[in-house]
Order: sequence, then C-alpha cells, then structure tokens
Amino acid sequence: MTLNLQEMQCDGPVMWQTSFSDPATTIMEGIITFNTHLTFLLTSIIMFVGWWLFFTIYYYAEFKNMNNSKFVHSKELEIVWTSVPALILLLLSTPSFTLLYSMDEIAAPELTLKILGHQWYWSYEVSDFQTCLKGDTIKYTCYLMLLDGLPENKKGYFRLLETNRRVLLPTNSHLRLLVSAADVLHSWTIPSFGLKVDACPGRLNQLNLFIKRVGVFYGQCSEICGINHGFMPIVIHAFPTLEYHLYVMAKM
Ligand SMILES: [Cu+2]
Repeated sequence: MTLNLQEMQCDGPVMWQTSFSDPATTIMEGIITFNTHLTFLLTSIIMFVGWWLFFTIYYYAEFKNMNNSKFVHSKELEIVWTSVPALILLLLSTPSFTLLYSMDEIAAPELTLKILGHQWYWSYEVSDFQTCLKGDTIKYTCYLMLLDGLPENKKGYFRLLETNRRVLLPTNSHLRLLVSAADVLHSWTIPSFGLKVDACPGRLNQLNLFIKRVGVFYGQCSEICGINHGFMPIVIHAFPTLEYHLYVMAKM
C-alpha cells in the first residue's frame, strides 16, 4: 500500500485540543452526545447551587438578621433534596447503561483481528483468510516509528504516535477484536472509535468495531506497563471494504 500523507484524512491530535477526536464509530458518537447532555446538566446544577449559595450568604448574613429564626427542620424539604438528586441519577443511568451494553453487543463479524500487547509493542493477527492464503495468517508487529533522520519528503508524521506498520481494517464491516497480552497488563485504545480495552495476560477480551469512514486513527497504550509504556502507539488505517479485499488478494 502506498502512503500519501497529504491525501489521507488524519484523525490525530491537534495543538491545544480540549475536545474529543472526530468520531468514526456509532459508539463514539453516542459517547459525545452523552457527554454534551451531561455537560449541560452539570452546568445547570452548578449555576443553580451557586446562585442558591450566593443568595443564602447574602440575604441571611448575621448583620441582616438580628433575630434568631425558629426554623430548624423541614421534612418536606428533606424529601425534596433527597429525591431530586436520586431522580437525576436515575435519569442519567439509562443512557449510560445503554451505551455501556451496546459496546458488548456482538454482531456476526466479517473479520476478526487478534491484538496482543507486548513490552513494548503491539502484534496483530488476522486468520480469517487462512484458506485462501494456503494456511497462512496475516501477522505483523507494530513498533514505534522513529522520525529522526527521515528524508525530507517523508516528513509530516506525528511524533511518538506513528508505527512502522499500520493496522489495515475495512470500513462499513462488523469487526471483532480479541485483545490479550503476552507479558504484563496493557490497554488497547483508539479515542476516535470510543474503544479502550485492557489486554490481560491469560485472558481474552472481546470487542466489536464498525468503522464508519475512511481515515487514519491514532491511539496509545493506556495501562502503565513498564518503562516504555509511552512508546507503543497504535495506528489504524481504515480502507473501503473493496480496497481492503484487494490488499488481501495481493498477499495471495
Ligand atoms: Cu502501556
């Protein structure tokens, strides 16, 4: 596959970024929408409580109220300030759990990608094409790409985010990811996909993925795994399904 940095849509980080990456999956779109609603609710609560606090301090200061109030207890008020926050939490739990369990939903996958975390690189394997590849599997390891000494025409990569090989995946297909580790705990993460799954040695974690658009997506290991934890990035290159199959056929 030829690499043309100018033509490719890069979903890498931008300077002073404070918001999410552009979503590439339905899950991430859901997370962003949920976050927007949460932020609105949070701002409303902070404004309401802030106003109330200011109002109380200002109007009920000692110099404004020389006489003691006889008001010490209210059962009705207590019921209100207990049930309203409980109702708000209940209201929030519905979209939260819906999102959480939708991530575990496994549709019949067209392709399975096995991901193995190592100290300190990721290895990948696709064994769906074993019959057409005459028993062979597509298997490769991805290390951090060193940018020092790159020729002038190869510049434009992200520092500490690029790998020597990119993981190629088809768009608009149901994919299954199987994540594990060979040595210690790692965590496989792509913010644009809304995915983060622990890679535990001796345990296989399953994820589903449906990439909605073409692009290059970046991620990093998200579980402290040793001295080079910060130097094992993940790069996914999502292709149209047809181009992906042409790539597999080229391997035959
Ligand atoms: Cu790590």
